[in-house]
Amino acid sequence: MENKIKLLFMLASSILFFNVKAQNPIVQTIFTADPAPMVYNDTLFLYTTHDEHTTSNFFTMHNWQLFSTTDMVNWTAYGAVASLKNFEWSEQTNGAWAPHAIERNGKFYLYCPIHGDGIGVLVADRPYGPFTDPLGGRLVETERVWDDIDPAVFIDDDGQAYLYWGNPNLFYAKLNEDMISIDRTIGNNGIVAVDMTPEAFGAREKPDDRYTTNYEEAPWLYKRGDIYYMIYAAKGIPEYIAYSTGPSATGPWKYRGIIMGRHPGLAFTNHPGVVDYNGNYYLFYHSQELPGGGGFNRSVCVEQFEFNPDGSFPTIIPAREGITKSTANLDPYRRVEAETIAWSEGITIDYSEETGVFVTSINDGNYIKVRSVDFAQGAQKFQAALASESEGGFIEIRTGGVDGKLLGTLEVENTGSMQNWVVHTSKVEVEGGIHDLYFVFKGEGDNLFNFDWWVFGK
Ligand code: FUB
Repeated sequence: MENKIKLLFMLASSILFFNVKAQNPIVQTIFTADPAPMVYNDTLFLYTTHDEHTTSNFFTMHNWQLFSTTDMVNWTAYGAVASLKNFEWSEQTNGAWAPHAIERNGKFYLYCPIHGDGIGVLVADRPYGPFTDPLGGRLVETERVWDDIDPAVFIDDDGQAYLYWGNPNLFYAKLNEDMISIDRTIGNNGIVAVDMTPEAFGAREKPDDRYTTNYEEAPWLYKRGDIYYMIYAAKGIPEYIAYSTGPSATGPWKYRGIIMGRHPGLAFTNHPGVVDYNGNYYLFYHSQELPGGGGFNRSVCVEQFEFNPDGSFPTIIPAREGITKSTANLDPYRRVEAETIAWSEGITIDYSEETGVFVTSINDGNYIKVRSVDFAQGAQKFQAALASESEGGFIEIRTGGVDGKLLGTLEVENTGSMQNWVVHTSKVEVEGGIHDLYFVFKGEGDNLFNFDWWVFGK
């Protein structure tokens, strides 16, 4: 019996240790998929799809979510920045599939496939929206709307923008400078069907009428030096990530092989997004590794990589550790949104008009980890905006782990409702230096309180 207890204890501590070390998936509060990273100024914005938690055997996807980071380890959630409702012309109630975002001339364009209804485009003045539909109809008008998925936009050095998309074939169009119309002078009324040859995309092991090459879906066009990289989901179901290279944005493409193979924890789909940010290269993809995860309950992950000296991609292995080192430190003396998270357990996020995104579904033992917090001057005061309609509870403020050094405990009171936000204050004793911070939630009953923001001070 004693041995059994020891074993359970070891198992529990190894799971805890595993999660304390984990950075992937990078969002734990909801299911996300189909990453579309976009670097704008000093921030990496990450648009994703949103797998509504489902037990069905197909995708349930209604909106597109946005997250951002400036340090590659703490991610701030902005909630659903667009949804199927933005496209009033579409009657689809499901199918908010893999988007792509890009900035041009101070406007932000979000290319959205509506599964079964083709590709639309939204525009906003800020990355967070509000997004509006400038066309009131499809951007890409074809007879194969079910195949018109996974848009990827790329602006070449000469200013020409390209829109790639498609499953099982790859298509492209040249976008006009306005980014919401197509240059009709090329291809078939502006649409070019890429030659799906084994030389370009590799020969499929088991070809059929629709799929003859390794190319499946999820194209992502990226340029480094003189090399254009077409990166995509490949080899059928379950999907690999593979790539081809070419001397221009339109090829001709040469198949170069697999970037990410099959590994435990990956979903039956995969979906690449490649960016360089602050001098580092990152591959975004998705897995099914959150509790309750699966092929229709996916989660976005990221790995840092280096190109090989000859410009080829390395093989990239998905790892729970993800990004091990932050590229910047977080300032705790400025208001930080509670939904800025390196890792969390148990909680989720919600949105209200008045408050924006906040952390909710907080129960005893749940926690939020925020990494690389720079307490240069130390701190004596902690403040947080909280709302509770129950007995409230406590936030233990710790460093180094959920059982790490206790800096202080904030008592959360009943504020009358889960939307009646009250700023709570407690004393803390924080030494100067850079720490990983943990907010460990304690209390009795369900839904102890909602948590909107926090700040440290003297
Ligand atoms: O998320 C729905 C679809 O699954 C995407 O459009 C594909 O790329 C695959 O990830």
